[in-house]
Amino acid sequence: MGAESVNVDGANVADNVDGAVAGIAAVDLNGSAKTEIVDGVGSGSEDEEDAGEAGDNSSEPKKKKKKKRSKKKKSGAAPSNGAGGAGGPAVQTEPPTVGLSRFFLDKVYPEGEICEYKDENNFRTTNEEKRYLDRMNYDALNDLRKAAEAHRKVREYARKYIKPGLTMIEIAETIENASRALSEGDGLEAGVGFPTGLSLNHVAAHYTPNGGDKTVLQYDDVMKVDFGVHVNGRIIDSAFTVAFDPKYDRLLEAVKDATNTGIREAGIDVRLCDIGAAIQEVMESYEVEIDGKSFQVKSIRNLNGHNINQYQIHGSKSVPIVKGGDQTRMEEGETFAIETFGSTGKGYVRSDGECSHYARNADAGHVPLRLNKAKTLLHSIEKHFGTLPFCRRYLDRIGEDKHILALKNLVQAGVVEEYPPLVDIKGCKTAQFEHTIVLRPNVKEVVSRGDDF
Ligand code: 57R
Ligand code: CO
Repeated sequence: MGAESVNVDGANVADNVDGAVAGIAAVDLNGSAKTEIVDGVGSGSEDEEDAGEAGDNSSEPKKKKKKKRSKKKKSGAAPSNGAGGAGGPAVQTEPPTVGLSRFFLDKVYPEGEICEYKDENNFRTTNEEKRYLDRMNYDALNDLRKAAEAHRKVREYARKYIKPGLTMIEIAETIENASRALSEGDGLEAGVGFPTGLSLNHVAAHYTPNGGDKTVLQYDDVMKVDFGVHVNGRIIDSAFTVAFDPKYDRLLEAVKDATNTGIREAGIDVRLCDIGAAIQEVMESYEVEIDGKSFQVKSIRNLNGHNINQYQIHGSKSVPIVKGGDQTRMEEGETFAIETFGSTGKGYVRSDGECSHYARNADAGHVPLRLNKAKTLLHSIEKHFGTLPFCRRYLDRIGEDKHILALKNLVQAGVVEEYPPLVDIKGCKTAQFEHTIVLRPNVKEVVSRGDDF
């Protein structure tokens, strides 16, 4: 996995020309300081608005005057939490621990990839009524963009950190801690959107380690890193696949191409079945050779993308990744997770293995519960997660460590739904790529797009 270039001698670095600032990041555990360019744009900390001359009432934006930064002492002494102390520029640490609002002091978060709609919907780009409608949803979109920026920064770090030899628990907790720190929350206000999926090889989805899981990542593994970040319930669901052996590169390329095809085809009034057909055509146009055996890559026909609502990861619409899906259309204002799964196996998954993923069943009304432990567990689930999916490790960390029997009771009562691992045939390899898109009234925004994928 690519490493970020860091300057390890802690030398001061001058501000660079475009307003981004370099700060001496936290001194890491073995004492060597890492210098990481952090984007000061929007931070305001380095540039001061030039008040211009008294009485200056020109409408021209004031020329920005650069305030000379006082050179940091050679020792590179910097606040260990990277928060930059009073007034100084914020610097990010590795792993990320400083919240995004320290880098976007105006609380305006970067937009994703903007795509114009095609054909009969192209008018929307400039239509005043659609642009007005778009402005109505600014706060929700800005929350989603903050979650997306956090997701990008988490996966940027994760790509450097994830190596064979780490346990699945170390990987999951590193991703979850960074997600909470960057989004600045640990519950319903912001934080982890759903359990960190780390499904390996023939397991396509819904695996995250439970407490005590000793599984160690291997060089030959193909791991789907599917994690969510939310801000006020606006969830980013985005995933990528990690493989260390280059023999899997073409499999990953096939799935990335299929996902980008789904993103390109998506749009207002587009039929879900047409997206599925386009995805399958691209996916199955790839032939891969692994260990001397050749495979036509298969779309996993019973896995789908899905629409996302506030605090609800899986809405009422599923986006098929094969042809023959339903003719329901995408609609203005909807948010979708466009995800595809490619497999060298059957291209079909079934539930198997120990369950880790759960979610409160939003449709279940009041159900009488016999077990008192079940009642208190349900109350704790509602308080900490609401309708966000959770896993057993998250119950452990909120102090509900003796939850097995009570959780089983809630599942049997239909109050909580379980989502066991979804597996293709043993020995095969599956890969996944996923982005979250918003069908804004005037443009389609791929909110979670990054320079990685
Ligand atoms: O993206 C309970 C979760 N999601 C976590 C995430 O697609 C999700 O079609 C759902 O924890 C629940 C799919 N599944 C069918 C069997 C219905 C899966 C693909 C993986 C995943 C995790 C997903 C799916 N559906 N919703 C989000
Ligand atoms: Co998803």
